[in-house]
Amino acid sequence: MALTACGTRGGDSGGSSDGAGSGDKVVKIGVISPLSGDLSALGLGIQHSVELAAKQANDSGDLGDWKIEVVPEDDEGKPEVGKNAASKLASDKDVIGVVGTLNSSVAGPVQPILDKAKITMVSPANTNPTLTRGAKPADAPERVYDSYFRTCTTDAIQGPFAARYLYEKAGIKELATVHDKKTYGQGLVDAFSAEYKKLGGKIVAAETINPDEDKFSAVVSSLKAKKPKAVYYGGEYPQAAPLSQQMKAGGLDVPLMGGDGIFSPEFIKLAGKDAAGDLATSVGAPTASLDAGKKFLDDYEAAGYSDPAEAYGAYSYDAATAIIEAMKVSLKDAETVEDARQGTIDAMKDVSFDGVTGKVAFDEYGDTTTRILTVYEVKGGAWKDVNTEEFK
Ligand code: ABU
Repeated sequence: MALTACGTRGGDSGGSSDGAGSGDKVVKIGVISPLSGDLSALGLGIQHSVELAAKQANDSGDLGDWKIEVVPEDDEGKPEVGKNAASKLASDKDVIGVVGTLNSSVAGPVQPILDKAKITMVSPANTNPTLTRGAKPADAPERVYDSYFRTCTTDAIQGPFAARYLYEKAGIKELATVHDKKTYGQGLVDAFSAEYKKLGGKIVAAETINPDEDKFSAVVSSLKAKKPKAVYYGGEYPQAAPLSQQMKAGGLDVPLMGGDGIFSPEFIKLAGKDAAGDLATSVGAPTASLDAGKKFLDDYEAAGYSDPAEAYGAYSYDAATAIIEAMKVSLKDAETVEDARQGTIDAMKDVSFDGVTGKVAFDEYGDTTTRILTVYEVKGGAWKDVNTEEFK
């Protein structure tokens, strides 16, 4: 066994040690997510869920002499910061894969850096369709980076899923849209609006907000004048919560509905009692409704992390497990991690396992093969699932 030329213990970026592991050779999985700032609740859940997957893999001994270390990098939810994090991980010869990012807008500049270094990237949360299928995802899909995969469904499904729920199940035939002008928010509203109009729904107002602000009185006045029966919002909870609160305070007492970017207990904490009746879609079935998901949540709790798994915990655990499954193939005969990087990307196309979110496998674009989503409603101060379906 050639140990001398292999990965170093500890390496050069100070990764956290996860699990007993019997290995002498270190292989690193990076995490790029917001570990500080107003999206850190989601980002920390991503980090700890990857740590849990790494610990369990190390404890299992399935990787032989190799031991996984997790290297978390904070992107603060900002593209430029994410780009620097990606460059740092790409220059660490022991990094084989990265779980992240949370934000589609951060994934854009991160993808080419990791791809150039042949590092596998698996996002648990990026839902913008262009990241896998290029500039024309519906009409002329074209895979952009062979190294990029995701365990979450995309907004090409999430937007229409929400539109059908509001139009067909909730009976809301006219509404307003608002988005934050970011990659995710704008893309989600576009996908939602196309389906809603196709169904016969009327969009009485289409507004935008500035994601750096939290005072939306001008937008609320403008929306109120058009008398929408609901407001569909594209963006994340730090802006969605004050928007919901200010809508109700301003006399526009209709539900706000958003996508997975608002599906967090943080939305309810920030919006307070005004959140009652608000709606969100999120990817997959509720984690606790699946036996494997329940076990994941129990294991997560037992591990004693200081932050909850949050909306993307289970998807991050499955993202890390997908990389680990590919590593079982690519590291088998590799002398160094760098030797195994391309092999890991190649092995990802054959990864298929029963994860904590359901079946995990990827299509020819790197997208998850599952199309299940759930609608949640704020009831009694918590998100309650009201409709889980496979999108057809
Ligand atoms: N999917 C919701 C938030 C993350 C994103 O920007 O895609």
